[in-house]
Amino acid sequence: MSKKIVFVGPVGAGKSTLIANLRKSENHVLKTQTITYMGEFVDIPGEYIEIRKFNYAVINEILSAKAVVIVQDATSSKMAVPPGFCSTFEGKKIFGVVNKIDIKGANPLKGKKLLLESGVKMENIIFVSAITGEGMKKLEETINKILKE
Ligand SMILES: Nc1nc2c(ncn2[C@@H]2O[C@H](COP(=O)(O)OP(=O)(O)OP(=O)(O)O)[C@@H](O)[C@H]2O)c(=O)[nH]1
Ligand SMILES: [Mg+2]
Repeated sequence: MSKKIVFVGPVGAGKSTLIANLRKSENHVLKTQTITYMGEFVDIPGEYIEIRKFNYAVINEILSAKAVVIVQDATSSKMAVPPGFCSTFEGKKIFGVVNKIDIKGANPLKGKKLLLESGVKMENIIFVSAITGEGMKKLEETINKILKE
């Protein structure tokens, strides 16, 4: 059974920073250049979801994953993934993370709304800051629970 947790979202949403936080990594986070596997975590460059012709690579990773984390930037009004994206993956565990809630002017509720529109279930949405660590305990617990299942 796969143990992969796949992180999906646009360029700059904070996927790599979230993974670094979860892995307690002190390494400086660089722009992700290609699909990167780190332990259970799969980090996909934002371009793969933003550029339609690369979407197949994201879908491929999701199909063989244990769970998916869609990362929505709370400072952006752009959806992290296309509307209804989650309905493509019936039965797959999909979580939504509203990231960057520490930033002044961030709109976490807007982030939640966009995730709901993409098909993430209300109870699977977590509000975090990958930088200050707010909400990260809940995300970590959620992921640990999935990995034990
Ligand atoms: N203030 C703040 N900045 C964040 C947060 N999460 C990420 N960032 C910053 O946002 C920028 C982009 O973060 P990345 O983790 O590289 O984003 P990414 O989603 O991996 O982007 P790609 O690799 O291009 O797909 C970096 O400068 C991070 O420091 C957060 O919660 N709060
Ligand atoms: Mg990255």
